[in-house]
Amino acid sequence: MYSATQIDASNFVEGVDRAFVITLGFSFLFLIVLTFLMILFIVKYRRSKHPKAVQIKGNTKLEIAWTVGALVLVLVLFYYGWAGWKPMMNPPDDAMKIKAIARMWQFQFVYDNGKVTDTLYVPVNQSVVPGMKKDMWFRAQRVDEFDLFCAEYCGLQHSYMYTGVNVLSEEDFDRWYNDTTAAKPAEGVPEWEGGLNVMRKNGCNVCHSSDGSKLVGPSYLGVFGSTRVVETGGADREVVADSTYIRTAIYDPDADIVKGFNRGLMLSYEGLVTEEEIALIIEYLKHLNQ
Ligand SMILES: [Cu+2]
Repeated sequence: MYSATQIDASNFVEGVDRAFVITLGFSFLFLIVLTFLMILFIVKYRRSKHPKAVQIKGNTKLEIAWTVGALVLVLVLFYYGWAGWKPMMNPPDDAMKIKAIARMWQFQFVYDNGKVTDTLYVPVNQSVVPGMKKDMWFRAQRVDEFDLFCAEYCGLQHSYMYTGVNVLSEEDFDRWYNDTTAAKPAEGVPEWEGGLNVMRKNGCNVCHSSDGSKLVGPSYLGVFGSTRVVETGGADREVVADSTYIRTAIYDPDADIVKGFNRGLMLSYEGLVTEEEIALIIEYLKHLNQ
């Protein structure tokens, strides 16, 4: 819960909160006024008192009043929204760049040193710019953990599209940033576990289950080596899910669509998942069959 003594979580909290409170304030005002008028009219113009309705044909003053009134109101809302948003679009020159990828239904963050995560890690009191077509930035001001939600109503699994923002102290962040060992499977860890890590990192599990249950895409369970009916270029055909099939499914997901599933729901992971990582994923799929 917000307390007055706490430092704002980011440098943009004030502008966003102001726009939010004003919007909420107007909403409450209208809720109260409209509910009151509704009840008043129900009582005042009830049938027993007013058996015959009076027809009113146009009232220029009234129409001008609510047109202008509504215009002024939305302009006020627009102004506060715009004033809160505008400074977010002008990142300072010393801002640290993090490439943020949001896809249905998962987030991925790519750092300059090649580190890739599904959670956003940022140092406290340092401006960061998640790379977008138009740059947007923020500066975390408090070491803490926060929720990060998808703000677009983007489809089937939208409600599961959330992750976290971890704000670390400068030392902790440097330690985390320079620790690249976590990306590779440690000595003695089986390859299939490396494959599972690759899939977690890329959010594959959002749409594919490992227990045979049907989600957006087919389950991993029993896939490798199985014979499947897929639709390729409008015609059904049978294929054996071998290494080539798995590779195609990751790099060109719309090429073969498993019967019972829909086209166009998965984007290509070419350039995001390497050939070596695909080999690890295949090890994981083989492991599931055991
Ligand atoms: Cu969404």
